[in-house]
Amino acid sequence: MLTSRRPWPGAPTGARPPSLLEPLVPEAAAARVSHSDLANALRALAMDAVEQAKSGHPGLPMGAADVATVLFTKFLKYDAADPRWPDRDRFVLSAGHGSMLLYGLLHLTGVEGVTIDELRRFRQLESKTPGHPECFMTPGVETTTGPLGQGLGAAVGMALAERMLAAEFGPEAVDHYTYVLASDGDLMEGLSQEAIALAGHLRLSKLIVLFDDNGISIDGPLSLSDSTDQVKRVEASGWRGLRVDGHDPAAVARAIRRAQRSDRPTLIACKTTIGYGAPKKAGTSKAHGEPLGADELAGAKAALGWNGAAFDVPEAIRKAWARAGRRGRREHTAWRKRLEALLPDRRAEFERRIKGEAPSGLAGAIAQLKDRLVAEPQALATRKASEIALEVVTEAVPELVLGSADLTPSNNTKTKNLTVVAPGQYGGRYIHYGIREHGMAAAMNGLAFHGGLRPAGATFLVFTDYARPAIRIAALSGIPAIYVMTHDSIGLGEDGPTHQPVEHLAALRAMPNLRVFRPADAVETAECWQLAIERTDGPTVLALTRQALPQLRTEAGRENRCAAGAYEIAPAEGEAKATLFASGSELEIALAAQKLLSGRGMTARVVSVPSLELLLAQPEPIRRRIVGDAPVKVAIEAAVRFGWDALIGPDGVFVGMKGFGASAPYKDLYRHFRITAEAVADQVLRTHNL
Ligand SMILES: Cc1ncc(C[n+]2csc(CCOP(=O)(O)OP(=O)(O)O)c2C)c(N)n1
Repeated sequence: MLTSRRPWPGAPTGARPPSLLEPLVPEAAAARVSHSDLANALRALAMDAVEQAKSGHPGLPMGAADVATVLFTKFLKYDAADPRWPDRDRFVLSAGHGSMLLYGLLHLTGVEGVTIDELRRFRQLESKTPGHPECFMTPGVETTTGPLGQGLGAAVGMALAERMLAAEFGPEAVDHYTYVLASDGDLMEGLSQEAIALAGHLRLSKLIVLFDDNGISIDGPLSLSDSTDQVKRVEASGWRGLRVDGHDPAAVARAIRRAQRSDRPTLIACKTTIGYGAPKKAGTSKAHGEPLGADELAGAKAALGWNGAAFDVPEAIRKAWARAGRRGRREHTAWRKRLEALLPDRRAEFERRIKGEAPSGLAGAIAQLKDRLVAEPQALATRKASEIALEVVTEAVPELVLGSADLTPSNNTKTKNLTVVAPGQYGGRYIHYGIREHGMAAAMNGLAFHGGLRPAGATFLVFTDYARPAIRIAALSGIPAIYVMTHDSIGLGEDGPTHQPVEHLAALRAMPNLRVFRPADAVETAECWQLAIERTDGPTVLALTRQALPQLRTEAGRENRCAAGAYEIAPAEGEAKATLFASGSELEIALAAQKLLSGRGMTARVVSVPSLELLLAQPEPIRRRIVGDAPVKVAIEAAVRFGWDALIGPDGVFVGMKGFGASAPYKDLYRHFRITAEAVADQVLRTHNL
């Protein structure tokens, strides 16, 4: 059974049977194991697991099994005993729906924990084999994928991280390839254009994309919706493009070898048959995303010459795959020796960075900065305050890599000490991502997934919508990307409602595990930067103003007052009848309203809320102490009310936006939309007197 070459019934014209590669296992017994046997093991496991789960996607694993087998048995620098060793080649299954291909590879190569029982539990609660790959569930999964295009976008960041770390620590510490398996869907998504253009521009020559060119998507043949020549497309963006028969292992191997020598990123379009082997469904969309069914599954196994019970893999084939899992061990050991030979401080720094440990100097540097700010208070836009903080933070945190989607002068992200990453020059720490918010956020994921770098990228807050799918991957995966989002309200003024975020804060706060900070002055901005850097288990948004704000914090103190999400900045004179909650630029308005109310005989306290969701997540006693029990609760934020009711209740007073903004000087807009101290005071008194 091990070396059947029979083309299956229903094979498309021109399809070639799998060919033999040289044996992988030298022992006489194992010498009979062929490339096809190895690939068919992946196919069989995928068919069986999808059948057992009664859901999943058999087509891609069956079609791409030959390509994946060549990669894992001939090229990938990979040690299944330690799937996270830092200088491993990265393999990203961008087409995450084909997850069983990856689980089959991890299982057969011997990654601990990815057992046959886990494969039997494909798509079940808390299994290590979820529907789509989740890097936090399964050892050996480099990135969370499933939303098409995200894996490709992240891989660009990984390939960039590799070049940047190699520039910093030398090729003896970092020198690996990044491989991607991408589907038609990955390449149809708009994100792919941003990712491809960025990688091509930066000449990320160690990025190799294996395109599963099967011409089929869910609705049917690709001809229903696309006629792009993907090879020509990538070539236009400075890539090398190759075309091979994806079922000819020798041809795939030759192409990968050429790609490895290329001076630019390479896409290898591997012509494959979706559902390869399935008698009726191969080459059709029916193989894409549902179990084959008992008859078709049996027919496929017969066509492939695969006997035996479900989930059964013959011992000789298991051994050959296990050997493939050990292929990189020697390189792994050699790398460890090279690392030991690094100068002790370089090695210690490299190891700290890879472990993601916070640098020691940050808290002290922020404390000094706060003292300086308090000593010389000044009116500053928080985007400018962020730049001032970054002068300090970038020194204290050498792994921090900044960048902007073509808004560098507006986002204030490029401090004087940062040099630019350019094609062939990867020693800098500033990335001009171009007008590619989605590509930026996806590449930032890859920088973070790779390890050793901390990405912070910038655009206008309103354009988080363009980056949101990648931000969501960061939140779900728990990676500490930082988004510097300036021009955070109608306070940006004349650019008008297209540029004025109103619903974005609420939308971002709604995303689990994403932390949103909207600091109110320079001191809070410094504190929020510290919290963003210290966070290691998820991403952070810093929402910053275009317009200048007064410095409201006049005492620094060692405590980071933003750490609980909110704090009382101005107590009431006596018992408070109202609490005024405000974030960012509206804190100034809350403080002015407090004075107005005091003049009208009403006592109020003011609570600054740089992070609403962090406040709401505090243990109850802390939250109660900060929120207080004044009968009138008011929230002031130049954005929509959505979300604030959790703090002020449905009967609380909200002063903010009810719809889109308008184009005018910002002070006129605040008056026009009645986000003023007078309006706050009037509403508080009206409510109090009800
Ligand atoms: C952003 C996004 N949109 C839609 C989907 C749903 N989806 C999953 S696979 C797929 C397309 C399938 O075609 P292809 O990428 O060629 O994969 P194949 O059929 O070859 O397995 C779609 C639309 C998704 N996963 N991500």
